[in-house]
Amino acid sequence: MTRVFSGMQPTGDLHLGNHLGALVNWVRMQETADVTYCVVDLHAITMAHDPAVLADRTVGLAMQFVAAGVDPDRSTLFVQSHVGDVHAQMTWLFDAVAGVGELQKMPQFREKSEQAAGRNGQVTAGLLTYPVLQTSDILLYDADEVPVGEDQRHHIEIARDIGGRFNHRFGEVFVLPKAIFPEAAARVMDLQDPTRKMSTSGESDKGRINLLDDPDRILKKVRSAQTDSGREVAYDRGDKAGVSNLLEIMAAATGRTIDELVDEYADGGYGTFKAAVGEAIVEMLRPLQARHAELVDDPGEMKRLLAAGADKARAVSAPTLQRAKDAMGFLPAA
Ligand code: AQP
Repeated sequence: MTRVFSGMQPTGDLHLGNHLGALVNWVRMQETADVTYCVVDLHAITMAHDPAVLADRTVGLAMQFVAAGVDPDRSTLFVQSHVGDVHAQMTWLFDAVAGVGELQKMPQFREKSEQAAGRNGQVTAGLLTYPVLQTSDILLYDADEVPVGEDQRHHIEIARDIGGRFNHRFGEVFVLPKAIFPEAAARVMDLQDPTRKMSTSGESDKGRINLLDDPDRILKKVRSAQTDSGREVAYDRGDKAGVSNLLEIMAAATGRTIDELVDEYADGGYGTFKAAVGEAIVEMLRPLQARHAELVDDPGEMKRLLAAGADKARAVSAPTLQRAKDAMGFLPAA
């Protein structure tokens, strides 16, 4: 059976990019594959974070996964730091295989170091070695496939490079995974600046549709999305980045093709089109929001599910770590 692994950071509430780029595939893949999904809280401390909210955000993120359709009975759903000894030790072993040069070249390292420097913050070693921890997350679970958004392409490539190098030097220990991207909306762009991806750490909330935004707020954000000065609804990522982003979002939300949407809305003007996009998003998120309202009343139950998930995760990842240590020649504990 195909094995799947993916994770998200508890850096804030989920947004439409997380949902369409990854979460929709997470839910679909649990029908046919052996899936493991993780709240990657160890990743969330690489940029300055607030200790007072980390734990609540961790439980809150798991609730949003379940609200979106991740089924804890059919998947392994856990918090990374609950199996942190295994993930951190694996990361150290991979640190001995990864090259500083390849880590420095990662686009996200460059962007985040600039952001940290701009805020007079420190560029931490964790920011540099983040992809090594991510490599551990994925490879510990023998994942064949990793459902992620397009922005993660380089991270999955480096995981394959590091795992491949390990296998070459120490013997075949790791499965080398491939990234799975959605057909539409693999890179959802910021509504206010469609040249940048929609992101939790994006400056303006207006550019981001949060999965828990109420319907009025969603409609308003889409209405004020940046478009060009024309009025024809057409797909052109270069000249019509804002409209093209909305077309991709609507295609993903409704299951219709971009061509069909262009045929229907081409001549109606941006106002009509934006209203339809807003409604499509509201309808898509309605069941998720209803389910979330039920879950939020019982954080204790969520924590219980996560504890059970950590046991399941450890049962898979600890033996993989042991295989890696054996291959590297460590003396087994007596
Ligand atoms: N805009 C997006 N379009 C498509 N997929 C996206 N993902 C994130 N943004 C988009 C996918 O969501 C998963 C979780 O990614 P993350 O935890 O890195 O979320 P984020 O919103 O990107 O968070 P941050 O804190 O703003 O992080 P940075 O700035 O580091 O990306 C992944 O599968 C991702 O592809």
